[in-house]
Amino acid sequence: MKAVVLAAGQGTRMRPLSESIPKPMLPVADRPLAAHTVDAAIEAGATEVVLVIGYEAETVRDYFGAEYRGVPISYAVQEEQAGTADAVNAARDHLEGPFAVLNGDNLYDQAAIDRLFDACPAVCAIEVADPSNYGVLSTEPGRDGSVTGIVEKPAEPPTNLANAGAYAFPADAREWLEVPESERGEHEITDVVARVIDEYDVTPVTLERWLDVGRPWELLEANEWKLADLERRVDGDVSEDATLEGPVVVEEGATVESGVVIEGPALIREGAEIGPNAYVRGATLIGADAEVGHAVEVKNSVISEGTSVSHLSYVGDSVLGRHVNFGAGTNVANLRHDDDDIRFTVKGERVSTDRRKFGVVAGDGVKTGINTSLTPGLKLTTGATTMPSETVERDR
Ligand code: TTP
Repeated sequence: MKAVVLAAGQGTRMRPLSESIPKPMLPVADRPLAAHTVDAAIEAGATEVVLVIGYEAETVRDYFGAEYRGVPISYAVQEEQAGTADAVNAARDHLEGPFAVLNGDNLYDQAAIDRLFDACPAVCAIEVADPSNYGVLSTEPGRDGSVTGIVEKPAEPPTNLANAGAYAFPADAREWLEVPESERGEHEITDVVARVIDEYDVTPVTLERWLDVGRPWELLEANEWKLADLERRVDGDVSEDATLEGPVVVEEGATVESGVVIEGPALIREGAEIGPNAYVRGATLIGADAEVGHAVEVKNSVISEGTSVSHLSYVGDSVLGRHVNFGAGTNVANLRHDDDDIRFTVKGERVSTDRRKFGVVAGDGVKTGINTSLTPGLKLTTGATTMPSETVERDR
């Protein structure tokens, strides 16, 4: 079966991280987010993967090329982000026979994707306590639990099965991809599913674990998930008196100097330099060519490629983009005194992250002056700077 992976989105809720890199290419452990989706499809037996690309398309193409893990990759360009059905329709010419559709910004448990492919026509769902904010599956006991519909954000959810955006479609569905605009002005794949439900028995496949990575703290959660799967491996240059505890990977070409303590899960990518005397606590990703220097503590964070936190700093529960430079003594607060959940601005609105601990999100190229203090839930846009000794309480 071919698999269509949707990766054309702008990722507006992921800004500033998605400003110069498409969301599906943001780092999750040792590969881009969308590579985890493509891997899941390949593991489940996909014979070809069609990537639907649009926003910053070349970055996706450059990574996957024409063949990835021995499986042919082809590309369909979606010119305008007009909805998920429109995205699959862009891939129409690549399709024959049954096909799967997965979101390139979702993490799925592998066993469920295997079952999805086997159970075609099928839809993946996840059991949630409060489904009212999701597309919710209705199922009919009389049809052996087949899916009878998907309702968007229902006031009275018929089940607690939330649509997890992974589908296995019969060959006919290729002809049903042109659906009218929905109320929110998009051509939505759930309308294609509705047609499939009319014509076929559609099996609900329940996922044990699923993560829709839309906002910066979900990128952190994606890393927490995938870093926890790491097996200890030390290929880099590690000083004899450095201490590595638990699942720590030091890639070839990375350096861990004297006095460093790393508590896994942690991944130190090639070319990164840690220490001397740094403390890295899991779950943390230190990207390629990044630097974590003397007396710096990093905890539960993503430090992207080429970023430097060189002296006397604390970074907790944060995501730093590429080529960020934190001046000496820059400290991140990741907890409120009133213990309330940290809020963050998404598309101009303050929303709860549902996390007691969350630090800052810094876009590519951010530079902080020495002794900058950064408050919890702060967003620093691409290229933003701070003055020495500043306490930054508002996004910039
Ligand atoms: P969304 O998460 O709804 O969109 P997005 O990724 O652009 O993010 P944001 O809402 O923050 O702007 O999309 C779900 C998936 O479908 C995601 O993998 C992107 C993909 N997609 C397309 O490829 N084309 C489209 O037209 C739409 C709407 C989504």
